[in-house]
Amino acid sequence: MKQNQGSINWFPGHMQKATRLMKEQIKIIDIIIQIVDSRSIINSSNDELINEIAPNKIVIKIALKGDLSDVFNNDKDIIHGSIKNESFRKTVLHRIDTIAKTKIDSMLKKGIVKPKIYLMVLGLPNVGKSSFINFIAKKSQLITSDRPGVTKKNTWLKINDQIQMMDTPGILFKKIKDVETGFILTLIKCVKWDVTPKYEVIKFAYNFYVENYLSEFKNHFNTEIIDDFQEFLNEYCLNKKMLLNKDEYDIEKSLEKLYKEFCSGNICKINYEK
Ligand SMILES: Nc1nc2c(ncn2[C@@H]2O[C@H](COP(=O)(O)OP(=O)(O)O)[C@@H](O)[C@H]2O)c(=O)[nH]1
Ligand SMILES: [Mg+2]
Repeated sequence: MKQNQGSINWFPGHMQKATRLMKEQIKIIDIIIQIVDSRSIINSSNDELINEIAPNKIVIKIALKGDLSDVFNNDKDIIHGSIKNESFRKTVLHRIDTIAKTKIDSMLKKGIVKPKIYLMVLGLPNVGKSSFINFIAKKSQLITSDRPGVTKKNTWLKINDQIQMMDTPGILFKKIKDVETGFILTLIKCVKWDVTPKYEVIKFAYNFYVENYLSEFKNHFNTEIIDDFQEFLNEYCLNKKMLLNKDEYDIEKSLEKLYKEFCSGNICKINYEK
């Protein structure tokens, strides 16, 4: 993101507003669920946000989209899963019950007949917050989408008689750590493709796959060009017949198509923090 680094506004006004609204509602929240992307857990963790709105709350960290990731799960504090795996719901509800038990017991002792637990689900744009809540609630009430910026306001959803979850808009970092993080956030779709330097992002993905998933890359693209990105791009344009005229490649179109390929999960399961 070299040339564009200065011009990308990572933390636009609507995210400032959303953060403020989350801060206002934090008092009634018992537990925070932080959703991160299993393909890049560190880069998609927004601890800065949690420290700002609720440094003292209990946080359950969930690495979602596990079906797209080849991360080896060795951190017992993170629950790995996917909305495509039915048993994941039980795991999450069990963790919530375990954490909430003390509070529920004490409310029952005080004579509260139907104690309730309030959770706030937060994370970067497009990590799967709304899908996660729908999945846990077995509903399809919250709107989800393949692109960032769809959830615009805080919304409560009832999970069962005891648990309520609040969906929130995605919040990015105030400043991005480095150029590479920006590329990865684009490839896991937390950052909009349209605001990123497309050539640089796809070149990064090419180099990353060649270095870490070489045989899968060669198989998928049916190519032997593994040293030179531009040469690979030219071959790709030729194979896909993406030409502006007889001897000019349609680079823009090919970058768009490659972006879809690299995000799709069709090449192989991936871990950007290898
Ligand atoms: N492969 C896969 N896709 C998921 C999973 N969870 C969510 N998604 C997809 O991620 C995209 C973003 O989901 P959404 O719930 O709108 O994200 P939000 O912006 O964080 O609320 C949608 O296309 C979902 O279908 C998952 O576990 N696996
Ligand atoms: Mg959403």
